[in-house]
Amino acid sequence: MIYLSRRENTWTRIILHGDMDAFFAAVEQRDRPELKGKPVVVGGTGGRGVVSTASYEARRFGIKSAMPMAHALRRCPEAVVLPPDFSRYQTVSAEINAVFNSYSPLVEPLSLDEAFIDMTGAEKLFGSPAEMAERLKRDVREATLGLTISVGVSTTKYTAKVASDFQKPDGLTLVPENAVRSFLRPLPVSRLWGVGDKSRQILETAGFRRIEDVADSTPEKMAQLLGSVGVQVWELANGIDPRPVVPQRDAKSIGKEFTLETDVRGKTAIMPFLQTAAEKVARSLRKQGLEASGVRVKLKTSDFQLLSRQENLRRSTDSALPLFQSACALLDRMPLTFAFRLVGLAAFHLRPAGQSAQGMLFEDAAREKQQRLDRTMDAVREKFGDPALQRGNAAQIFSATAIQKKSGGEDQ
Ligand code: TTP
Ligand code: MG
Repeated sequence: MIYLSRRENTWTRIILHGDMDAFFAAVEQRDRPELKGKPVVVGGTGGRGVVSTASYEARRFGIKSAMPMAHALRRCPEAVVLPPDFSRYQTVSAEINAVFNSYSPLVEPLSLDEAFIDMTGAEKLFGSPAEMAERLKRDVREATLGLTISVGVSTTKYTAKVASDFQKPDGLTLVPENAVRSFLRPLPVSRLWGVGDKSRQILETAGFRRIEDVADSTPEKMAQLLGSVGVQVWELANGIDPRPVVPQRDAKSIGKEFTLETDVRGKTAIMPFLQTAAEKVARSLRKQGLEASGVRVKLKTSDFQLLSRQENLRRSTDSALPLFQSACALLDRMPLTFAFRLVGLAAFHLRPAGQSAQGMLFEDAAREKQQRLDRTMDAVREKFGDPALQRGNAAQIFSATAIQKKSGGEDQ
């Protein structure tokens, strides 16, 4: 861990960038302990396959992402080559995103394994910027059962990202405002966003090799060399990057529907499906670090008529019980004389969990307890399967969970 400045610093913004180390390969090494410490290469195993990523042990042989697999194996014939297993990487990605979302409502994921987190103003809750980063590393390691993340902290997105890469793996690099320019100056110009191979060649031919060469030049000169990106390149070289962290709220609702083999009639027959759906939806919410404050019940009659009712909860939740209670209340407002072939529950008005944490600190111990219980149940289900599916009329169930990306109210 390095601190580029130990002086007391003011932080106009606190932006963290987290990026998992050798992500796909690290997941493989975690799940197959016999691979720990070995060169592991994940990627296409066919004749023209390319490397997705390599463990740090394999990188010592010069193996890199996007390299042809055959080339990689020439460099290290004893490397263990594995095909990618995206669904497992997506599960881990959801776990790390749940951690990120518990730190700030402003989380901008860039890929499965990295995100920006804007923590400006959160010192009272999370401590100093260095403490935030240390805590994030610890929480990610716990949530993923041992995987490491490298974290950069700075006052801009650009410097935070460069910082997270500075001391990989398991790095923590803090670049306060007064250290930004000196941190960037010695780096090669290829580290500037917007400088690809072509621009790098142009810059190097003109004598600009390091970021300091660009920083000490002028925006006009850079525009002359690089065209429209030139001014931005000059700004980045000087640590100027006002871009905000833009949260990605793509899932508008999370739902679970059961299409039934035999139609059901009446509230008592429908309720077990809503209960199972509430448990599934709540678990999805928790996995993604989200809470919902809207609940919708959807029923489809045997002649394919859709009925739906929805309501807003008084407080947002990621627990099954309030979702189920609301669904039961909604059911009482629906005409239940028909035979139904589909029962569904969706949670909407999603937002990152814990946003209202300040207001909740001293209240509602019962809710906290329920949340702990839910999390324990999640862990049990992950390990032993889903007891909820063994309940009620489960034998009839044959449809699956849906995460709906359309805006709310799609099934009105
Ligand atoms: P990266 O974060 O770029 O790489 P990494 O996590 O493997 O290693 P590190 O961050 O420690 O340098 O990408 C994340 C994952 O995305 C990576 O594990 C595999 C995948 N990926 C590809 O499939 N192809 C690629 O060309 C790159 C760069 C990544
Ligand atoms: Mg990574």
